[in-house]
Amino acid sequence: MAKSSAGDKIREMNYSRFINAVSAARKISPIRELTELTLRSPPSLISMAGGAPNPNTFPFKSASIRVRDGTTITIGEDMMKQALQYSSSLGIPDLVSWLKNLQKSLHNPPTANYSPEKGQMDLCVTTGSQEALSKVFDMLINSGDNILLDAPTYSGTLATVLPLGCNIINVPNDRQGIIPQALKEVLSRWRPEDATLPKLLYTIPNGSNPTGTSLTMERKQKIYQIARDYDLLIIEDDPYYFLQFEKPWIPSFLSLDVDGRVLRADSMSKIISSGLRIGFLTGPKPLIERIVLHIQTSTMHTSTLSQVMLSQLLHQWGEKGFLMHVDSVVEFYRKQRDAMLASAEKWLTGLADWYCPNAGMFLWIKIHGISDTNQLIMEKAFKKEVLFVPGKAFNIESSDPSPYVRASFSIPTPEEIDQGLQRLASVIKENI
Ligand code: 09M
Repeated sequence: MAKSSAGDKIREMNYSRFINAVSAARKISPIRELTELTLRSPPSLISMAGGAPNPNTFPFKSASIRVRDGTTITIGEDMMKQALQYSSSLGIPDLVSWLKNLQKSLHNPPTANYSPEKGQMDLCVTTGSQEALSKVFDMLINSGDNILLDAPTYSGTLATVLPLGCNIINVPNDRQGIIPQALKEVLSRWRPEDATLPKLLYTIPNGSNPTGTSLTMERKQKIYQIARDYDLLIIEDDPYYFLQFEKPWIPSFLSLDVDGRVLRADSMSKIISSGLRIGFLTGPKPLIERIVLHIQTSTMHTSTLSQVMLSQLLHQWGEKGFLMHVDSVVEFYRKQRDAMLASAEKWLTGLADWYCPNAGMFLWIKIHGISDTNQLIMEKAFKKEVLFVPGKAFNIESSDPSPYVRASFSIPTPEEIDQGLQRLASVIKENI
């Protein structure tokens, strides 16, 4: 075993153990190879190789976008031609390099300087973190595999993994997310060499959707050690990382990753725009390469215009400006969260339980005396003009009852939150 700069022993990763047959069979297409080559060539190259359309025929010419901070982003004629054209499957180079630097400065991944085959940190741009997650699961899961999830969990993840025919094993959790001891107990059903041993653990470490919980540093360290003992990959789905209400931010699994066993999905959706559809996936090069090959055959790449718009903004802001913007977004959500907590206290005391989320945009409310909230919300609350997501949407088994509801504090004003929870209280009182 080699040693990382931090002194920890590095476990040699055998990435082929994790990749399924479909992913292993993916090859670079000869046309994409030529396109990538052209993108790296000097302008003097006369290429008749590409199948790209001529951007001079495109109707859009240039753009000037006003930013809230008073500045402007200008996409001149040449840049607009690039923005409207096909681009690299892993992301436009300016954005990829900016995001790699961000990851290095936020997470200082131990893998940053490893050799490529040993799991060197790599990154690709994805169409939201949803694309990253669905491609990660498509790469890793075989029908019949056992996989570990901290449930209840994001319904988008369930919708992605359930059709793949895997067997989902729920890892017990509490207010601080996955309980390491419980994870150990679940895994102790297998011996490390068993073929049916789960290969991956999926978790939302900050402001989990729907529970609002965040894993502590101590738990992350213990979970990472268990992942090493059982040779698991950790899928760190962290779109609420930038919405942590307390500083310093809790270090990520990526920052602990001495082996190259973490695939981290980040998202710009909650802080820059959800409609631009930009996320980024960070992890060991041998796995990121597989994902990029899949992107080549599906979307080809995330919208170049979206990437150019974001890249221009990020280069204009620099990392400091970006983090200042993040701070302002956090302040907004903190006020919203506090408004929801105050209204919950006012209207729901004695009728429900909840706890204070320290990241994200959700309050997970357990309603007393009601075994399943589905009908209560979808029929009765809706009639009273208030809506939440019934807890069962986040259950692995969608027919299982859930006494919970997910309340989002992102869009309604504090006054609307107050009225909404008052309406919920009256619906509960009428039905218990
Ligand atoms: N509800 C999300 N969550 C959601 C939701 C959504 C329309 C999205 C976790 O934008 P992306 O692709 O980066 O986000 C995907 C994603 C990944 N992981 C834990 C998430 O919460 C987005 C979109 C309508 C409702 C939605 O309810 O929770």
